[in-house]
Amino acid sequence: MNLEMLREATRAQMPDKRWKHTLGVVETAIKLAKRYGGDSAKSELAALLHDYSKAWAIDRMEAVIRENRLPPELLVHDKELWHAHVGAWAVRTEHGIEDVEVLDAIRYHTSGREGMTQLDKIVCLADYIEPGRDFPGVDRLRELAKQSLEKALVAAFDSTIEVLIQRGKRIFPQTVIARNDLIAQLK
Ligand code: DGI
Ligand code: FE
Ligand code: FE
Ligand code: FE
Repeated sequence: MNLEMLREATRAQMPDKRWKHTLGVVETAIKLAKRYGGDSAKSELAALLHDYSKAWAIDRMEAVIRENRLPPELLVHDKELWHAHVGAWAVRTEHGIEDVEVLDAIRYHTSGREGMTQLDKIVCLADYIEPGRDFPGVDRLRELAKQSLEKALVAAFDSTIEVLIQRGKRIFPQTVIARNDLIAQLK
């Protein structure tokens, strides 16, 4: 297993648009790692693999969750949450990725979690602010990302939670817990 093979395997899972996003997340994660003294190699690997299962069919993701005892509560929340857990499972089983820090950064890149590691934060934030993103408020997140990983992530989760509320959708409790915990870390 080497990075070039993983690159090709990852690219093969997704349409070109998602691959372009992935490359943006890789570039941004490496920059954040350099700025905040994080592990550049792990940031690159986790960013490369973070959306590995994003384009998988819903039925395939559901089967992986059920058959491998991934958190069953995922099934009652937005399907957008599934690819993160399924992706961590997939890169471990298909490519032998065993680094728990890298697997966790993939697993929690969408929802966040209590006690996010620096690597979790880097990958999650890079996913929000990579150069291809253009949702309302993304430039403010890019500015905050220069000041503090935690401040930027609180603002990022706030924007996601606001959108979920506007659309009348359920909020995955772990996202609220992640946000509250990041605020506590600012104090
Ligand atoms: O996979 P990406 O599109 O690159 O980004 P992502 O993995 O951060 O997925 C974000 C999507 O997940 C976004 O459209 C919002 C949706 N989502 C649905 N429910 C929740 C949620 N995101 C979070 N953080 N928490 C939720 O409860
Ligand atoms: Fe290998
Ligand atoms: Fe994702
Ligand atoms: Fe992504």
